[in-house]
Formats: sequence, structure tokens, C-alpha cells
Amino acid sequence: MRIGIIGLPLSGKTTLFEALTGSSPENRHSGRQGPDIKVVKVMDDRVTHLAEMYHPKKVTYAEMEYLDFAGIVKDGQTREMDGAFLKSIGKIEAFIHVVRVFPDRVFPHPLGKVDPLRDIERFHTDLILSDLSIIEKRLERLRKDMKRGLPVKEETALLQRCQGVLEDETFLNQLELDAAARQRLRGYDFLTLRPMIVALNVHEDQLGSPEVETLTRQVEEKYPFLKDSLFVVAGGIEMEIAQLSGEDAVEFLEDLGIEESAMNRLIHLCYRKLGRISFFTVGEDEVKAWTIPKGLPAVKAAGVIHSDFERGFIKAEVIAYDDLMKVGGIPAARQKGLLRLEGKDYPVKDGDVITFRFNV
Ligand SMILES: Nc1nc2c(ncn2[C@@H]2O[C@H](COP(=O)(O)OP(=O)(O)OP(=O)(O)O)[C@@H](O)[C@H]2O)c(=O)[nH]1
Ligand SMILES: [Mg+2]
Repeated sequence: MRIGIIGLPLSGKTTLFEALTGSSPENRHSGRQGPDIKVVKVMDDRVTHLAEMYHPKKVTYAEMEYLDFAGIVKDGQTREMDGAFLKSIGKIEAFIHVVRVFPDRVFPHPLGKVDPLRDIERFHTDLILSDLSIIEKRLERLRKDMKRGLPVKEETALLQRCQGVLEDETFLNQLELDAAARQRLRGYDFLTLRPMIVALNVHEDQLGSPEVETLTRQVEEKYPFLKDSLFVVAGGIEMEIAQLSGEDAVEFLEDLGIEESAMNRLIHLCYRKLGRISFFTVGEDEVKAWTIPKGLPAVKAAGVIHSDFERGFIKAEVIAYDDLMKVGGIPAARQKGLLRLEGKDYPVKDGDVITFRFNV
């Protein structure tokens, strides 16, 4: 999954990026062109335990890719997303919008004072304007095409629908779209069509404070569609903790009353927002986690591994991870009749351990 980290300058994007990737501030790039990119493993315990069961030559975890963009403000004004930014976002599947809540006298806020609600509104407006301007240009073209008798009715209607949503100050990701419409919109790289997570970046002393609770409520009231997408995080301290070894990190987090690291919480949130699940393949050669859309039919899941698996699909032998752990291995599961034989249309579930039978 490819996730873009965006927001105003000095909101803590790079700090959060370091918290999420465990990269250290000493390695910060300066004067860089384009976003910083880092890939991290999704340390799913289930993969670790399956590896302990199989001792495979290779263990492959799922991966998350984070892109850290520089904030854009000019002359005290936020401004529409610039061309270089828009060019580099093609394959990003979701955005994390980092909003500064932490006060800091050393690094003044680029817009004067810390005001998270204002920042969210400004940034949302920028995103919406960016999408609107793409639509307006395109609609103009389509009007010309229409005059020339080209079949552009459907696309025009769809874009007008999008335009309406944006003019109501809502994101395109709130639209109910059928597969055809979704496919049609794919080429446009709209910013607000992608899931958006809003990270409220607080100082650790603000964690659990009435101030932050009120803010969260205000954001939810103003933007009902962000209800399940708010993420309160103490970016600064999480970045420091991410530099520590596993045990020290856990202890440190506990002391702060943080149950799970930002790294893990965000991975779960991204899977949920993007509707992704994991299934596993096991064997002596490799234990591997595969990330797929929820509900993907078995035959398509097979295709994610190899097109031959999809083309020559016969059956999927499936067992839930928990059941496999209970019996201790595929042969034992087979003996006990716990392996299910599923057909092409079986919707793969999170945690399924699958062996595909195929013939090409
Ligand atoms: N107290 C506190 N300071 C933070 C936190 N997150 C970031 N900072 C500080 O804010 C300053 C800016 O942080 P960055 O992460 O570089 O901000 P950025 O959003 O990447 O900024 P640009 O790349 O310029 O757009 C740094 O001095 C950080 O130490 C936080 O959670 N708490
Ligand atoms: Mg930065």
C-alpha cells in the first residue's frame, strides 16, 4: 500500500514519517526534490508464527510505502497543490493529512498561530479546488467534443456529479460509485477520491486532554465523513520511540499510556480505510503475506500470486490461521478434515491460509 503524507509546513509530517518508518532524523534530506520514500514491513505476528511453524527459507511480510511531501505555503497563504506535487501522486492509495496541534515557540506556525480547525479547512479547500480545476478543464474539453458529435455524455454527467459534490465542500471519496464509474475516474488522479486520514499531531502532554477531546469532537461535527479517519498522535515522542529497540519501545509507550505504536495503529487504519485484508501462503520455501481487497474471489486472489494460478485455477485449499495454529500444520489439518476446498467464487477472508490447486 502506498500512502502519502501531506499537510502544511511544520505540521510534523517528516517527524510522523520517521515515527512510521523508524528512520532517524539524522538522515533527513535537505533541499530534496520530490517526496522522501520509505518502505516498511508490516510486522504481522501471524506471519512470524507461521514462519516458526514452517522454518521456511524465506519469510515475506506485507509492505507499506510512505511518501513524505514538503508542505506548501507561499506569502502566508496556502495555495493550490502545485504541479510537481500533482505529478508525483499517481499511485498513492490514501493520504495522511498531518495537522499541527502541538504548540511550539521555536518553530512558529506558518500561518501565525496554531489553529487546527482552520488548517483542516484551508487544506481541504485546497484539495477540493485542485480537483475542481481538473474537472473544469476536462468539462470544457468535453463540451467541444460534444459539439463534434463524440460520445461523451456519460463522462460529462459523471464529472458534473463530481463537481456538485466538491462544490458542496465534500470529498469525492464520499460518492457512491459503480465499478464502471470508478474505472472512468481512475485516470484523473483526483486528490479527494482517495481515503484521507487526518492525523492530529499533538504534544505528548496533550494526549487524553480535554482540549484534544473537544477538538476531535469539533472536527467530527464539522466533517462527519472524517469520523472513522481521525488519528490522534504524539508524533515527536513516537518518532523518538521508533528509534528504540522493541522491548524498550513497548515499555516507553506503556509509560505514556499509549497502547499501540503509531506505526501499528496506522497500518490497521490504512487496511481498514482501504478495505484490505491479508491471506497467507505457507511452505518450506516461503511463508508469505499477501494484501488483497476484502472479499476478493479466490480465483482473483490466486492471480495476485501468479497469472497461471488464476488461469488454471482448480480449487483453493483453505484453513483459517487460528485453526491451523490449533492443529499445528497442514497435514494434521488435512487428516482432521479441517482443510476446506473452496471454488473460484469463494471470498477470501482475512487470515486465510491458502494452497491453490491449479493446472495449466
Ligand atoms: N513538540 C512537538 N514538536 C513536533 C512534533 N512533531 C514535529 N515537531 C517539531 O516541529 C518541527 C517541524 O517538524 P517536521 O516534521 O519537520 O515538519 P514538516 O511537516 O515535515 O515540515 P515541512 O517538511 O517543512 O513541510 C520540528 O522542529 C519538529 O521537532 C510533535 O509532535 N511535538
Ligand atoms: Mg518535512
